[in-house]
This record gives sequence, structure tokens and C-alpha cells, in this order.
Amino acid sequence: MIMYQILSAFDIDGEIIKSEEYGNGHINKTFLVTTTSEKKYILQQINVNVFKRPKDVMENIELVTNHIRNKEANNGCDYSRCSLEIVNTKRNGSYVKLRENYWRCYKFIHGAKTYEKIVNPMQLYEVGKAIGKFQLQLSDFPIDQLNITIPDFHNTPKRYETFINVANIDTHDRGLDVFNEIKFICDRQDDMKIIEEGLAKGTIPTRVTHNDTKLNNVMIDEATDQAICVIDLDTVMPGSVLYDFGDAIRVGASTAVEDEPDLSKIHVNMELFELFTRGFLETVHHILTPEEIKHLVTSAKIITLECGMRFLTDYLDGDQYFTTHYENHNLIRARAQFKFVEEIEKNTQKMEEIVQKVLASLQ
Ligand code: ADP
Ligand code: GN1
Ligand code: MG
Repeated sequence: MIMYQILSAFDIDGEIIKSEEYGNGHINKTFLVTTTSEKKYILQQINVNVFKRPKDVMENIELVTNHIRNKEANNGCDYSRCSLEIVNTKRNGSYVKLRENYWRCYKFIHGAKTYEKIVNPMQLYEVGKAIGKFQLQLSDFPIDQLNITIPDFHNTPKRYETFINVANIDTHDRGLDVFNEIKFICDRQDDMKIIEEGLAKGTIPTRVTHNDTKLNNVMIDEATDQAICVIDLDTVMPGSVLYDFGDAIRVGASTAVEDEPDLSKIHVNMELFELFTRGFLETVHHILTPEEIKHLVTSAKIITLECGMRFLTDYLDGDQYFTTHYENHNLIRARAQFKFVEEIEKNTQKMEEIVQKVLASLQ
């Protein structure tokens, strides 16, 4: 059987008891594998439609997780929980190719879980600290060693170009129904350039960044609610720390889930925004430049707009990129993002004041 064949390629302990689909990621196919040993494993089929070169992805993950572990070893961290841990194949590789599919295996991070929406506000303070810590852990990582796993991943102006092309071709005849959403995006075209222009000019530093810091990519301890580590390292690449701040706000500080169909439920939760900002800035304020600090709130708007635009692009393109669970799922997701953008626009000044208040308390 295929699952046995795949799992038997990896150096795992015990016999397989069961394998079940797991988590709510939009990209890879994830399975939780239970064995007769006390260890559990995460088995993933890497999405090659998204990651054209799985080898590059795995090279990055090996480098980054080793770097984090070496650093944390001196801080007495729990080896099995401070980062993802790749389970090698019996031939000492980090992944296996079987019938054109690529598979990898991680040790299951025990005693922790991910959330679609937080249940205790302090969790978001912890998530802010974890995302800041990830930045510090990799601040001395040799950036040139990283493979570019998805070119122009957060190049929002390029994403806009792609969106316009897809909307113009409209292969699935869906464009007429989303005129308002298309207009919403076009009206904000100028806002999209800020981070990319800053990176290009060098006014915003290029750093090693995670690039996918939504809430369900952070493991939270089940007993203490502390954030243990950031997972889903497929898109660790050179970028701006603003993407990591903004994307965490997009989901973490919302009053609703990412695909909430009832737009009246979607607002910025100011308490959560403050808690995340506090956790994050407490950890990294000393390394951030004034230009980065200036754009923190804007970054949440840009990345939410970008994400909504990507969902809408995929909707117009026939739902080929993101995993969807029902018809129109990408459209619902896109609309929810645009509502969150509007909410940020309404509350920009309040959010800026919170950033300044948190910074002042750290001087
Ligand atoms: P995707 O790229 O599809 O988002 P992820 O790598 O984020 O896939 O994994 C999907 C989910 O599986 C995560 O949100 C998390 O709940 C769970 N998960 C992934 N890796 C581990 C791990 N090593 N230990 C425990 N849970 C994990
Ligand atoms: C995807 O893999 P996952 O579900 O953590 C996507 C992110 C989006 C996010 C939106 C490689 O993240 O860029 O922001 O969905 N990952 C990739 O929920 O495209
Ligand atoms: Mg994920």
C-alpha cells in the first residue's frame, strides 16, 4: 500500500497504527501518523504545483532548523520543541520521491497545537514574541545560502500584475460577479508598492524572513499557552520583517476566522493588536529601523490586501493554488480579507497610537 511504501522510506520508530489527514494548511497535504512507539510523526506531501523545486525547499529547512537549534542549544531549550525536526529517510535524505510525488516527514511537536483563532488573548502576545524570536534567531543566518523557493512571493505589485492578467483572461467566466472586489483592489494599487520599493531602494532592510506567519503556523503549548516555535518553513527567504508582522496581524488580530462569510463579524481586535505588537516589539525593537517601525501598521494592510488579491486571483483562475473546501471558498476568503483591509483603514490612527505607546513603554 502506498502509505506503507512512503512511511517505510523514513527512519521512524515503531509500526504504523494509523495515518489521518491533519491540520488546516492550504498548500501541502499533511498526515498525522501514530505508531506503536510513543512518538508521532507529521508526514507531508509537498505541493509541487506551488514549490517547483522541493529539493530547494528541503535544503532551506535543513539549514534554518539547524541554525535555530545550534543557537537554542546554549539557551537550554527543549531540543524536540524549539524548531521543526526533519526525520531523515533510511538513505539519509530529507525527502523521498515516489511516483512523481515528494514526501517529507517531521517529528510531531508534542504538547502543543495550532489555532485558527486564539482562545486566550495572551496567546497572541506569545505569538508576537515567537515571531520576533524567529527574526532574532535568524538575524545572523548567511542569507545568500537560502534558495528562493517561490520567486517574488511577496512582491505585491507583481501579484497585482498577475491578478490583472488573470482577471482580463477570465477563463472561468467569474469576472462579472466580482466587479466590486476587482475595483476594491484597483483603488488601492498605489498602496501596494511601499514595502517592495523600500526593499529595492534599501530604505527597508532585506532580512531572513518566514513569509507565512499566520496563526496556524505557530505552535502553542497546550499547558502554558506559550508559543513554542514557528513552523511551516517552506517560504523562509530573503524579505522584509514587515511581511511577518503584517501577516500575523491579518489572522491573529482579527475578530473572525480567515474565511468568515459574515463580514459584519470581521473587525480589528485592538486588544489583540496591542498584545501582538507588544510581544513582537519587546523582542525586536532594538534591531528594527525607524523606517520599518513607521510601516508596521501599513504592512498589515498591504499583506492583507495581497492575500485577498491572491485568493481572488485563484478564484478567477479556477481554484488551482489554494486547497478549498467548498465552491466559492476562495471568494469568501478574499471578501473577508478586503473587509479586514477596510477595518485597518478605519482604525489606522488608533493602531499607530498603539505602536507608539508600546514603543514608549520600552524606552
Ligand atoms: P501547509 O504548508 O499546508 O500550511 P503546515 O506545514 O503548516 O502545512 O502544516 C499544517 C498543519 O499541521 C499545521 O498548521 C500544524 O497544525 C500541523 N503541523 C505541521 N507540522 C507539525 C509538527 N511538526 N508537529 C505538530 N503539528 C504540526
Ligand atoms: C498559505 O501554507 P499555509 O496554509 O500556511 C500560503 C500563504 C497564505 C496563506 C493564506 C506557500 O499558507 O502565503 O498567506 O495560505 N502559503 C503559500 O491563508 O502560498
Ligand atoms: Mg501552514
